[in-house]
Amino acid sequence: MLMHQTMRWFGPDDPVSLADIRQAGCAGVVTALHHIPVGEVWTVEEINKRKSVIEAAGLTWTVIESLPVSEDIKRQSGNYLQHIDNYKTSLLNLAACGLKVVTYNFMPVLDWVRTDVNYEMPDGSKALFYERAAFVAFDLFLLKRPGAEKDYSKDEIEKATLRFGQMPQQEKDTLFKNALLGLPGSKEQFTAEQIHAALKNYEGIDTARLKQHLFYFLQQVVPVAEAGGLKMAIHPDDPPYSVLGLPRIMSTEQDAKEIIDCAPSPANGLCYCTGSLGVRSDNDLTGIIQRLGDHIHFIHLRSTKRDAEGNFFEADHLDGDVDMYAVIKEIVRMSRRRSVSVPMRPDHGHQMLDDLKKTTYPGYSAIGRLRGLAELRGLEMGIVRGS
Ligand code: DNO
Repeated sequence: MLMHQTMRWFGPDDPVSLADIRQAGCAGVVTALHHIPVGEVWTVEEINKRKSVIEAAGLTWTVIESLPVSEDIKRQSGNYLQHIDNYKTSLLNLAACGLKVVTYNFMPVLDWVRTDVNYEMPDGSKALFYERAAFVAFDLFLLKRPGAEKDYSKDEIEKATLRFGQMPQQEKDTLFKNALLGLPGSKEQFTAEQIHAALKNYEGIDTARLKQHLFYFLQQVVPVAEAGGLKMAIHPDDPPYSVLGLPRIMSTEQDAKEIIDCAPSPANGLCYCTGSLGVRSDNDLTGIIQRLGDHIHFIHLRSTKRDAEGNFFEADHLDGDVDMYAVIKEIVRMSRRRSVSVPMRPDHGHQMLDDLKKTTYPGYSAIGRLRGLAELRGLEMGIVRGS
């Protein structure tokens, strides 16, 4: 059974159209109601409106990515109880509209973090890049986060200082913008003041406490998801370690296991993202599928190339550190064992060919993802037919 192939679509404002996604060979899309503020209810009317647009284009709305979790819920402050109630209502509404899989993450303040969204590859295409020295320089000298130096080694601080000293002003401005890009699908940009305030709000919330908050949230919402026949799929942290001194709690297999165990249910599962998990060399990508495969409800396939300095860039889907052949082979085994066709999407792609002239969401141009999907689909077909 092949995976159910999808691409992410950011809604009617996305320069990549539903027709483009269909022509890329997808059966469905992954999207969200990005216009609804985080914490508010997704109504049946709004969900159905979006669903009909997708279906009119000959596609299905396969996965919600994301039904975002508010900062209040993550911190257990302010309106968090109301937000949890609203989350439950949104889940019930999604279930009533026939939707099946809901992805979310529990990363405080920021979603994914990169330092350069136009990193030029030797072939002229552009990739997303996380450069450790640049990020440390951003934290120490641009954001000037109080106490930041405690989070880095002497060597890292030296490298960052050197890097920053040679950085032209224009690059500093771009670095600042890239590092605080905020959420995929939103055009909002954090200001330094907003970030300082957001970070201050996490004072006193360490890893153990953030975990408790996630577990409490799941114990509340998972029974509702289960009753509605929905599957929830937590997305791993990207990158899978602490950023700006904030705790991150879904970075390893052990984290994933604890999350599954805190609210045992077929509805409490994982989004298996090779790009995020693969940034840590101690994450055993195929072992995770072998051991936690029953809980995987959504798959993001992408590869990164890391080095000893802690830098990584997003490589071509079949290149980089992820052994995509071994990963897909394991997914094929898992799908056979469970008799399911798990939704997948090629995660990100290089900006290339005609897309180099266009403005698209970083990582989400059409042609690079189409290339990724085509390669992944061919690889999967070869494995399925050959075994
Ligand atoms: C990045 C994405 C993540 C993901 C969310 C899920 O491109 O993979 O932003 O959508 O973390 O909640």
